Amino acid sequence: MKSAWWKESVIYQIYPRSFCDSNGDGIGDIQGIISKLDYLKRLGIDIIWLSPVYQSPNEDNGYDISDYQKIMKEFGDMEDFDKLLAEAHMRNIRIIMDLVVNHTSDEHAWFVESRKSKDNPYRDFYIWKEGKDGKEPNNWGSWFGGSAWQHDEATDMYYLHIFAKKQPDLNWDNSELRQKVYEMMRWWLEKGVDGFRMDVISLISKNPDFPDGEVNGLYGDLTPYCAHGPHVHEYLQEMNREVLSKYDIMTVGETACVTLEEAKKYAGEDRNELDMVFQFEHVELGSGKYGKWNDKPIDLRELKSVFQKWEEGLEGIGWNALFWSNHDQPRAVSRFGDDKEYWEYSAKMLGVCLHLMKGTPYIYQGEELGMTNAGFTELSDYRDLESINAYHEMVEEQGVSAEEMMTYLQKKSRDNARTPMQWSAEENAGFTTGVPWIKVNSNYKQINAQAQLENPDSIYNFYRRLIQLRHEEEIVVHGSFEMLYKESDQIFAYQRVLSNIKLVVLCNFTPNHVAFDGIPKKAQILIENYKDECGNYLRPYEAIAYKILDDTQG
Ligand code: TEU
Ligand code: CA
Repeated sequence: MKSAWWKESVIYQIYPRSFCDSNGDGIGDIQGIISKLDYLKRLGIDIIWLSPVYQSPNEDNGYDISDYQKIMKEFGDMEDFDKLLAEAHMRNIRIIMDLVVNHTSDEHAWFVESRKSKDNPYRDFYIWKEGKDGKEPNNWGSWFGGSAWQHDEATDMYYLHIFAKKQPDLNWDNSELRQKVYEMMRWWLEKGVDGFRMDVISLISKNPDFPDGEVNGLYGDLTPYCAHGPHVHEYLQEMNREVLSKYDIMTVGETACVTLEEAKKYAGEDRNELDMVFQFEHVELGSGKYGKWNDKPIDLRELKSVFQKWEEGLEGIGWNALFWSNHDQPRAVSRFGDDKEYWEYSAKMLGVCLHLMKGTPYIYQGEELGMTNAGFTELSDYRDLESINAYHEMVEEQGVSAEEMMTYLQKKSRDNARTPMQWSAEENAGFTTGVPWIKVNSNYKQINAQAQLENPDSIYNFYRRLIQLRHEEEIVVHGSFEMLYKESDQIFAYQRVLSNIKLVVLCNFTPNHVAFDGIPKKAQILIENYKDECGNYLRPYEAIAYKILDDTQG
């Protein structure tokens, strides 16, 4: 496979609202990010993925954009952004932007025009339909609750919104709209940004028949008619031809609902679409009757088979994007490890497991400190509209008890990942001198960057070493992947092979002592999360990676 800088890189996701507040208004901002660039440089990451910083009324924390070429006033202005980009580049850190073009805010100038009249020049930039018998055009439910259609008085028609009412879907079948999007992308690339993470890019092409969806709960499921729609690959190839291919950048698609077969189309090296995609099968394990809202523990064998499928399935075809968490997911250590007794061991183990697989690893802010789920106990602590809408819909309309729903929120709410970065043991974790927009996790006195920077054995310094390994060991980037201990429901193990070198990674996902084959005498240990050597068993949440000459290869 081709080599590329983004294959040799580790990416760090910043959710600006919760990263660092420089002016005491309780909201993270761009100057705050600038002040932490040295922290990131020390960690060793190569690329920042910046969640949206564009002008937005913040119905969905910036994923509802009202002007793609302005900076959200709470975050600063374009001068601040230019400074951030320059300061990052000075440190050899690249920045990729979040590109949210499946929808805009209803306050975007295009939509303000579009809703005015049926013959407005921008009418067709969005998806408008007549009602059916005085009701919505079809039974589709929004992913954020309620119908996916919103009636609009001015013209007595409905517009489609897969997400919130204030996030109308753009009509990608309109070529003028596509050109406007490409123009905007070029404008950012000319500024020097290094690529894009493309929000729900798998949803941009809708089935033109708009058929009713299969009813699950209160509404019909729009997914089969919106995900990987009829023209999505054609539009991405057009975008690639007209924009992406002209710059030395990287792209990663957030391809909601992607299957391996679809991923090969989005991210196949010979396809001229995207460089990688995010798949969600591992984070969606256990989804059931109420979708993501459940408290099922992870089944390790299922988790392993998801990674095996993706690692083997894309080999020689495309590149994996590896992540445990992001701003939409619970905290990695709370979801996949143990955030209590084995907090530190399991956080480090998860790092080893993810970072040494084949693909580009993504660290979500705070993961390098082992930050944990929010631990909110009151509905009023939550800020995320998905969580709040789901609470009301499930408790008030679907008969789920309030207590049960609160436990689901504690496990799965997006706000688990959105509590402020824990910088120090000072008030508000050093995130702000004011009142934070969302509560700080109460464990900040134990878990914070300042304490971990000073401690050579901290999770932060362990992540540093992991990132270094990728930069030093070619096998971490290019070695082939093979699952080991396939049948084990306690050990996640795999090997990487590059010419005559073998890298073996062993991870115990349980609090038990688990017997294993031991480590060969000649092995060189690259990283481990216990200090003393193990015998013939792995200790609770133990992780070891070693390198050895592979006698079986020529
Ligand atoms: O997420 C898309 C997406 O699939 C999520 O809405 C997902 O279903 C949900 O978060 C799981 O709980 C992207 C962004 O990452 C998210 O923050 C935005 O809210 C969403 O698109 C709309 O732009
Ligand atoms: Ca601020």
